[in-house]
This record gives sequence, C-alpha cells and structure tokens, in this order.
Amino acid sequence: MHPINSKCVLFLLLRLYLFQGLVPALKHGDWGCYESTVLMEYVDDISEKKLLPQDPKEKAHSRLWADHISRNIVPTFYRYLQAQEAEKQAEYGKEFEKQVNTLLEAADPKGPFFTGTKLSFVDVMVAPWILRCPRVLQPYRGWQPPAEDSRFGRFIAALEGDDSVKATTSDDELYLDSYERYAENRPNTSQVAKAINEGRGLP
Ligand SMILES: N[C@@H](CCC(=O)N[C@@H](CS)C(=O)NCC(=O)O)C(=O)O
Repeated sequence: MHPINSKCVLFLLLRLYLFQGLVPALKHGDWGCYESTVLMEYVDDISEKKLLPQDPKEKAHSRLWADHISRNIVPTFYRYLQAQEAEKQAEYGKEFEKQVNTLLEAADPKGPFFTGTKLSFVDVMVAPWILRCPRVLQPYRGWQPPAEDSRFGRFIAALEGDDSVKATTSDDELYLDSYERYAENRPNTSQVAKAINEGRGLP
C-alpha cells in the first residue's frame, strides 16, 4: 500500500474507533486496530513469549473459551452491576457465578491458571473481570469471595499474585470511582451500559 494511503487508512480506523469512544485501541507504528481479543492475538503473534498454546487444538480450545468470556462473562458482569432491584441483582449474581464456573470447568483441573501453572491467553482475557469481583462487585453488590481452597478461590489468588497482573492493576479507589455510575445505572453513562439496558449485545 502507498504510504500516504496507509496513513489515511490508519487515521480513519482510529477516528472511527475514537468516534465510537471505546477502548482498547492500539496504534503500532503506522498501523492501528481495536477489539480486545483481536489485539490480544496480534500482541501474541509479535511476541517471543507466547500466551496462546502452540498446538492447534489447544489453541482452538483457548480461543473458544476467550469467546465465552466476551459472549457470557462480560455481559453478565454488567447486568449484575447495573441491576437496581434486589431480585434482579440476586438473579444476575448467580448467572455471573455460573458463567465463571463454566469457564473454570473447562480449565486445567489443577490450575491454578486456565492451562496449568503459567498465566495464559484466557487468564489475561478474564483477569480484568475477576479482579473487579472484590474491587467492584463486592462493595456495590455484596459479592462474596469463594472458599480459598476452591478452584475459583485458587484462581483468584493466582491472578492477584501474578507480577504482570499486579503491574497493570489500578488502585481500589479508581475502580470504585469508575464503576459507581454503572452501579447506580445512571443514564447516558456509556455505550456498554446503554446496550445492557436495551437488551442488546455489547458493542
Ligand atoms: N468489544 C470491545 C468492547 C470494548 C469496551 O466495552 N470497552 C469499554 C471499556 S472496558 C468502553 O470503552 N466503554 C466506554 C463506553 O461504554 O462508552 C472490545 O472487546 O474491545
């Protein structure tokens, strides 16, 4: 592609995404892209240390469960947090727990991570939502931590103790502040909140 054309394409891509107002988006040299799963795969492709398994079937297994996170865990997290009636909060709280357990049933039984002893692709995809359990769901929705020796309890401890996860985790105040508007289901809060309220798929 002619350099001027590639710059135009990049500009349009970033403009388009900035216009949509969603993160994450990535600019790498003269190229840019968005959508968290796509970006995760791109970063894995250009990294020496791989997070996705190299065996094609194991790789497909990880992709399948990364899809479960986007399709089920993330929307249920928001439904649980945005629900205002106690009955709905209880219903979505159970649904959220069910979706996390479904993921963990597909994981390596010993773990503590999804594919075994090392942090992998699926762990990185789900970590932000698991970290938000004690930081957001517990204060706003009374989420209860699982038993420490359960598969979920060991999974949380492993994620919380991982150096890469720690290096990319904000302080508790920022989580509380950022998610207050979702917990109160304030109107015109975000595109994600609007999609949940309208029963649509997430952007
Ligand atoms: N499908 C997109 C969704 C991105 C997304 O929902 N981003 C949220 C932050 S985690 C956002 O930008 N929210 C702003 C809004 O809802 O207006 C992805 O996976 O990258």
